[in-house]
Amino acid sequence: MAPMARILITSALPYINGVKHLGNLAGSMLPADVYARYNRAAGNEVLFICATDEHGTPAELAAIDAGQTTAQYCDEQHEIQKRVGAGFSLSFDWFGRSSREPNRKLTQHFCEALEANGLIEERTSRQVYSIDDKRFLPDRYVEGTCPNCGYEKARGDQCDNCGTLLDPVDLKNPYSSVSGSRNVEIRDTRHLYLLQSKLQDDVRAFVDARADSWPNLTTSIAYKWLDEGLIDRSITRDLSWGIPVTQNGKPRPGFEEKVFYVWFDAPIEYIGSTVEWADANGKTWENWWRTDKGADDVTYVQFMGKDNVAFHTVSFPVTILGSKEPWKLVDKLKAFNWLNWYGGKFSTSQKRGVFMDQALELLPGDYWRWYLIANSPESSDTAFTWDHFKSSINSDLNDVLGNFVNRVTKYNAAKFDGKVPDGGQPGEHEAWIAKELETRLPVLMANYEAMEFRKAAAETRAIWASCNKYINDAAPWTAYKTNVEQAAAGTRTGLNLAAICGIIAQPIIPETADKILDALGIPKDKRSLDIAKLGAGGYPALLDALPRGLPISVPPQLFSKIEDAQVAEWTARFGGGQ
Ligand code: B3M
Ligand code: ZN
Repeated sequence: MAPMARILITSALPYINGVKHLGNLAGSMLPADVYARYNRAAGNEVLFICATDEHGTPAELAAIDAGQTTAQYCDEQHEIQKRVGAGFSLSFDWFGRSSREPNRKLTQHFCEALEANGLIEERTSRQVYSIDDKRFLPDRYVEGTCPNCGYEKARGDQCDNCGTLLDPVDLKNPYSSVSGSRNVEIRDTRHLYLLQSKLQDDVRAFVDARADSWPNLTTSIAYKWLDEGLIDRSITRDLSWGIPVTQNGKPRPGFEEKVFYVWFDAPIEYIGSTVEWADANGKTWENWWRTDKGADDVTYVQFMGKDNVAFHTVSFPVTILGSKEPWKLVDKLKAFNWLNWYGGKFSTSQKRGVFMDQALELLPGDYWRWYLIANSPESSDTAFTWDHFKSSINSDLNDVLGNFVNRVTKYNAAKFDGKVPDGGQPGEHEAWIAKELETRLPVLMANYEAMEFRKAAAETRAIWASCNKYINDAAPWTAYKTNVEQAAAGTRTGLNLAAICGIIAQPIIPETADKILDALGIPKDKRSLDIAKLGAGGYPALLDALPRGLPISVPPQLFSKIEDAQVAEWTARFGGGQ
């Protein structure tokens, strides 16, 4: 038997400012969960970590909007995101918070280690300060007239009209987009700069060592940044909500009113959240993160949308490599393109598309999980449409999987007293489906190993469809009239296939898989997706694995079809099409 692998899985941390939309779910948390479930079912040791990313200006502004303190707002939103994640069966071992103590300590530690290695420098820069808002304005919250094209609503970081990258201090007639106030001035401010330029070669070597095993999307983004040359970046901000800046464990003089930049501390929370998990469960975290303390045999896999790749292939590695300490670095990095809402983007600020909490009001999590994985934006952007969603659910889940399991278990209840029938011999139809499994199951597992989720869903569906074909061809209901033994063999095979359908459904639609496997009386330790175990004894053995006489119940209705009227109602409620 292959030795059990140890796999650390992290999903990009959802930002705290409100429930995430389906595009966020599809681009990190969901595929990470499917991969975690696959690996657990395959017998590997998995630690699956996520957290809310809670610092930064958007959190402060969202709290102001909500009439709450930032701390209250984050407390509440964290609970909401946690609950919604559970509604989608996201099986995090821990869902932490970047605002908790472990991340604070680690973030301060990393900065001090970087400074000790000569990689931190204080520099003065000029920034827009809004007197009425009483805050320095992050680049994208300053607007004004573009010095290049004269567009009057250019954002401080970029002009949406002519595309020029801007420095907010160059805008003419700047104003705060937070309040609209023009009462702004440019002030000097001191910040800590991380000297990324000094680590250019180390980061390149790190990327080179992994490039072959990373998907194109990941490597192309990493090399684009490396080829443009790493620039020193400020890792502190003039804000009150965040992690305080320290020096030798004490508040850093001159930085009392400043905190770390949210993108500096957020990835460190992958470690921080693991510490939270360890503290809460009496476990150790070091053997997942410190290569000098047992983490050298860990495979670390990250999941994220493409906009986060640079931060994970370059910025976070700079932090880790620059510390010169033996921290675990990412091994595999799976990045996703966009799931679009019809022709355009999902948008949190414009409330465009369907958000996770709303989705659960319409249908159970498994429906969405199936659709989002079967149409995962892996090789290119994909578009959500209600019609596509409806046809995918109705055909894949209802007609193919639901129908098969329902037919076989109901027929068994009616004709064989609800017990796995004895008698009869396998024939040509059984030989055919055994061959199908022998061919397809290893392909399915290989797709999961390669993190090709769309292909894994397609292969899962293909196996379900083959089971349907089998039962149509074997037609125990026809055989029953002349040859009950043959009908028994067909029904028995059908029940065993229903078990396989449920076993392979576990990573993508776990609630449904449990309903099927519970009805079939499959013990938890017999639900393995380990190909060596599944195929042990040869594939024909898989068709006769359930003990004869085992009582089987008919599972509760697995799916209901989506009706045209629902699509019309949802289109009216959520837009769609425009
Ligand atoms: N919170 C994603 C975002 O808000 C960001 C991911 C952090 S991962 C360390 O775009
Ligand atoms: Zn412009």
